[in-house]
Amino acid sequence: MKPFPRLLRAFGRYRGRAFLALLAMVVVSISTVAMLFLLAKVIDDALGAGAAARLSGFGGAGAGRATLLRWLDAFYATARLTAESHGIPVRFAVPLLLLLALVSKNVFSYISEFELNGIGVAMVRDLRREAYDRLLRQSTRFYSESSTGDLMSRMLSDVEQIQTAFGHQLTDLVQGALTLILLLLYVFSMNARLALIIFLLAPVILLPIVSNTRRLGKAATAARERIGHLGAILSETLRGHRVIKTYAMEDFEARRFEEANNDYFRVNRKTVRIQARNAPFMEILAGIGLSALFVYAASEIHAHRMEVGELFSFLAALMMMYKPVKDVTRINMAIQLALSSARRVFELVDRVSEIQEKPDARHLAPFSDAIAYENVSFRYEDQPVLLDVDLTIRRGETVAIVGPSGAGKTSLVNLLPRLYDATAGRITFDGVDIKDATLRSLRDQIGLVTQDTVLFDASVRSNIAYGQSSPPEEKLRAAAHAAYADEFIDRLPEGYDSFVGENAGRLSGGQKQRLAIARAIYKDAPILILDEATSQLDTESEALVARALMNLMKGRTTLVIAHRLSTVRRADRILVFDRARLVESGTHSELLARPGVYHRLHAMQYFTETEAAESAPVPGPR
Ligand code: DUT
Ligand code: MG
Repeated sequence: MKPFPRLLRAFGRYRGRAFLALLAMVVVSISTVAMLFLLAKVIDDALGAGAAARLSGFGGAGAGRATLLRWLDAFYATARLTAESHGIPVRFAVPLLLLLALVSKNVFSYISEFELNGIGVAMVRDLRREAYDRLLRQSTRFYSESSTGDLMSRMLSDVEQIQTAFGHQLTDLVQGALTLILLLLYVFSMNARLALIIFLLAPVILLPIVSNTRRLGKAATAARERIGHLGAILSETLRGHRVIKTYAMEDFEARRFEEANNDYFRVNRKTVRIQARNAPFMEILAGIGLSALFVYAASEIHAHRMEVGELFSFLAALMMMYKPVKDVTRINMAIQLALSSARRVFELVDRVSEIQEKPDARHLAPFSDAIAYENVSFRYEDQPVLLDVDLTIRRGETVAIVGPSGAGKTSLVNLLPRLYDATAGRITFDGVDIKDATLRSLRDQIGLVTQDTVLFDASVRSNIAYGQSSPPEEKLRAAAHAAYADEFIDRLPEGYDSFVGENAGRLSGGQKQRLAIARAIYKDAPILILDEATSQLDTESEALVARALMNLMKGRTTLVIAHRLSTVRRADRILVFDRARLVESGTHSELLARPGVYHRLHAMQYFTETEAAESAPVPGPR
């Protein structure tokens, strides 16, 4: 579906409010014209500037009067008679009526503005919720392929753009159009000849405005691009500040920023110039028009075809027409922008995750027997990452996965919680194809500590007990204790309530990893996946955590990707991967006994720690 009808449909959900807003706008337009009409009356009748304080409206040419003016006349006459019968003199009554019209215009413009903008805000809330829901359920592939900055701008500024168009701009557009129509009727019914002359001359004034607005729009688009570029440099600097320092690239980066900054400056100066010349130019043109109008009006007034108040009212109406006409280009631009934004947002909303739960997916019972990879192959793009992998992991087993970098270890374990789906073959969980199970019941049974630690900008407590609002204190501390995280947590200024900062910037690499391990321990899932979970720790804390992990692995089924010799040695079985294939499997001594990849890795000192480190004294029993 095209973005525009789709936005309209989203808008249609609020048609009750929209109708109310429309009614209010009609009242605003009528009040505006009434104000103009009464302005003439104040001058001619109340202030007595008119040739005579006649009851019947303008110029006395009663027969030729257009419908709109006849209605206004009738209304005015009634109001005046009523006032007089209550003893209120004209010089009070007419200004009072003018004030009434003014109040009515503003009260109803409040209602319409509030209702329509309210719809814009509500639409944006709906859309953002929908987009975020979709975003959450996207596959891992989607996240690794999309740019964070792009997704952020879709969720934030693109959605905002739609709000502006469907709130402010739409209000201005509809209100402007309604008022314009009534104002046209008004000026034509007042003095058709004069109105006609002016409208024939109007393009002379309007064309420069239109072209100016267009130029401004172009400059605004250019400015947005430039500021985007500036933002990109800035975010790179913030993320890469360490690299910049160690490579002494400050001057280089400063120059790069300077260039982008100057670019932005040039565009801005252009905008400023266009804007600055707008008002004086308009004023001169308007001045020429007004002078001509006064010359013509003077002769009309002398000939008693027009009155002073009428002239003023006419002028005021012309001025009021200026705004909606001027706004047309701006609104058009905003709507175009909103449509392109909507396209980007809908692209996100419509994106179907490649990891789908079947409609008849079944709930997996607690893990009891075995996980089996049957002829599993996998690729991200063209290059095969796993080829014909066949393996079975029994319940309670600890399986170590080793192999050179890029061999496919992380990819292998990612298939189990269905972060990705195998390209060929299948994975079974107690005999059930994991694609036939509900994602929830599968993922609930898996605890995962990833290669790069992910923590949320929240307290230590909510990072360990992720997703639980009031975790039991005892369980929390036990998890932290088992992960050897309690010592440093207790030393934090606010203990478990300390915030870890964005990307856990306030913690060391090893502390982050221990928190992530505590989170996995807390989850207490029967299957545990540890992807280089201790790579960031120094030898001593590594030994500590390794012990904690050993404890944790007892009674659980564990897949552990490791470089640590002690971890690998203690595993029940070692699976060796090389270039997408499972090449060897067996225990440490079995594998060492034959010349193969494992033997080679061992000889190349792929495994990080020596037996000595492992037997290093470990304080206190846990
Ligand atoms: N790969 C991709 N896209 C990804 C992730 C990885 O194309 O999103 C490639 C890179 C590599 C292969 O897949 O060539 C296997 O990657 P994996 O992360 O599984 O390798 P690893 O065995 O875990 O390597 P390391 O020990 O460096 O973690
Ligand atoms: Mg890996």
